[in-house]
Amino acid sequence: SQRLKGKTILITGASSGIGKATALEFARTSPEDLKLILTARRIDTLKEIAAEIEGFAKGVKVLPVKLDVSNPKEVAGLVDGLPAEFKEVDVLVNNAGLVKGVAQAPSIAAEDIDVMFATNVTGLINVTQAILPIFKNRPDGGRGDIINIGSIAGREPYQGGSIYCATKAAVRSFTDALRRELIASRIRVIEIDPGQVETEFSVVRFYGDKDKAKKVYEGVEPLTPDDIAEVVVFTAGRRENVVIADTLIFPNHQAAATVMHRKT
Ligand code: NDP
Ligand code: 8X3
Repeated sequence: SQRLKGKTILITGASSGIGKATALEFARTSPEDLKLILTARRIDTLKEIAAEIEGFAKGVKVLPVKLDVSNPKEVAGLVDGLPAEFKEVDVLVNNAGLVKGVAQAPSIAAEDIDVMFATNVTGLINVTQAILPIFKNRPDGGRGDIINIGSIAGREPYQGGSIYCATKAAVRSFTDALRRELIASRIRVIEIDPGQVETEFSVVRFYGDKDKAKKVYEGVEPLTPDDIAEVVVFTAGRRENVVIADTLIFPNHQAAATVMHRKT
């Protein structure tokens, strides 16, 4: 959209899946004059994505930044570390997130509980607090977009997902409170909740076991990361008075977190 022209967009978790697809989609949609700050822990992967984008979208400037959102010190240094031409962030896409395991209480590993909350909840909140002062400094009480990637899991808890679901419910609650808190500004607070998307998500859930991850998608047709990326970019490209506040996206054969039609 022409409305995205000249914008600076920061994406967390841009090295894979939905975050990477979102970076590519912003560049495809607005190839003329856009600045993309791509963050994640895998900096080498981000550099490859930056080169790919700059290869097809000559007018897009890409800045890869190594950022572990679960590390409060790294997040605190994020804005100071940005070069001047990338400092005026307009759109924040809080996408970094993960699930570890399918264990049920009382057998959930303490480390998994910690990493899920530190990444999906505290990480998202800390990044938001780091960027929000930039937004609030603008006229009319502030402008800018905060787009949080939640999940169907935040609306509907399921067995074996208690911690992950709790983290996404926390994202939902934080997002809704923030939208209320910022009501006197022009800042848009947005949540996009995917259903099943095939990414590295399940590989991470099963601690790198690709066979187990593959089984999750057997007999179903999951969404692709591009499907979500299109919604993120569409949402960001609306007229400033239009807030697509809350979106739930399923693949055709999914109707709830665990209601899926499987072909056998
Ligand atoms: P992927 O595993 O493919 O991507 C996750 C991204 O998050 C990676 O880029 C990873 O980068 C990043 N990440 C993980 N931990 C951290 C961290 N501590 N600091 C910074 N970045 C981190 O999964 P998806 O693309 O599927 O996941 C993206 C978001 O979408 C998540 O919030 C997930 O919960 C949500 N979601 C996914 C669904 C699905 O079915 N796939 C459905 C609903 C929501 P790196 O490892 O380089 O740090
Ligand atoms: C990921 C969707 O339902 O597989 O957020 O946990 S689910």
